[in-house]
Amino acid sequence: MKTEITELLGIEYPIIQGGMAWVAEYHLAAAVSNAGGLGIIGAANAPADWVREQVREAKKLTDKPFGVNIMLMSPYADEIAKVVAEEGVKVVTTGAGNPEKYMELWKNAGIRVIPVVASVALAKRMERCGADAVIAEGCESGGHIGESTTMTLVPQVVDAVHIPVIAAGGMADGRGIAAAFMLGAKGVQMGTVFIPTTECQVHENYKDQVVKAKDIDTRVTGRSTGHPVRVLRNEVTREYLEKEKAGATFEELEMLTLGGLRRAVQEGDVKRGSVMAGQSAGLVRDKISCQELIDRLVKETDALLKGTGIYA
Ligand code: TUI
Repeated sequence: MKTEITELLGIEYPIIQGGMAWVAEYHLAAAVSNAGGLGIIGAANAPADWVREQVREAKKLTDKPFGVNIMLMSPYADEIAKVVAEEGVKVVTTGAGNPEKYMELWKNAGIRVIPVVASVALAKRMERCGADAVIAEGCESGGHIGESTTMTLVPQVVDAVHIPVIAAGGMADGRGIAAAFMLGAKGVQMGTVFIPTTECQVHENYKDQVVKAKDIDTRVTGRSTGHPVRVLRNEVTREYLEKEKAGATFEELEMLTLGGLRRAVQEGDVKRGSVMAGQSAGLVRDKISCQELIDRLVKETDALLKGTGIYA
């Protein structure tokens, strides 16, 4: 599965693990990289020292390239931007904002920069300011999302830029990966499918919730506040959406979700916590290792695309 993305990043398969807040820590990232994909440590809202430590721990577990995702709304984003350069991180992905002001620092440090975008406009802007590739993320994804679906966003971004495009949102098996290639993507980013893997350190309740989820089990909270977030439905999403419909204030709604992701990930409180996951949760059935998962994804994709010339 050689594509512009495997070449750019020096990896075996063009499969990138999403930088999931609180979920994507170094055990998972190292396991994905060791299995031939690109593992990512999600910096989320964590302080810069936590990120530095995570990078150092990942290096003990793998000699392969891995990346850090910087969530640009984090109060620590400026500091983390420097830490990744100091620690010699090979790849940076960004989310929830425009990383333009860090671009020079990262390029000078030899970092491959791959912003996550949810629109054509931001993709074009990222290309102009020197991004090596973009991840076009559709609203099937978990967590903070944009407006467009993967099916519509990816080909429009592919048409708008010359740098390689990585598709994200909705893929959990070889069919999804093959479809992404058909849309013109040169790689995929997958998050939800990695949650129940053996190496992922989230609470077992969180893994079970993803495995149990059916097609219609995600909800999007926060559309009215301008910060839409896709999660698995539970007591809190029901309350949240009722309050949102009744015109609750931003502060009232925030109270319901504050610290919710940590509660779900670490304490396993899947009833009152925020269980972020994408719509592909309905496709995720197995608790297997990252190696088994990636081997299976590659085999399934190959069976569909062998001989099409889509990749070498
Ligand atoms: O960033 C994500 N997904 C995330 S971040 C996150 S952290 C968090 N969020 C809520 C509660 C607690 C923790 C969870 N999930 N995906 C990438 C992404 N980026 N999706 C959408 C965007 C985006 C949206 C608007 C990127 C840029 C943008 O506008 C930038 C601009 O200036 O135009």
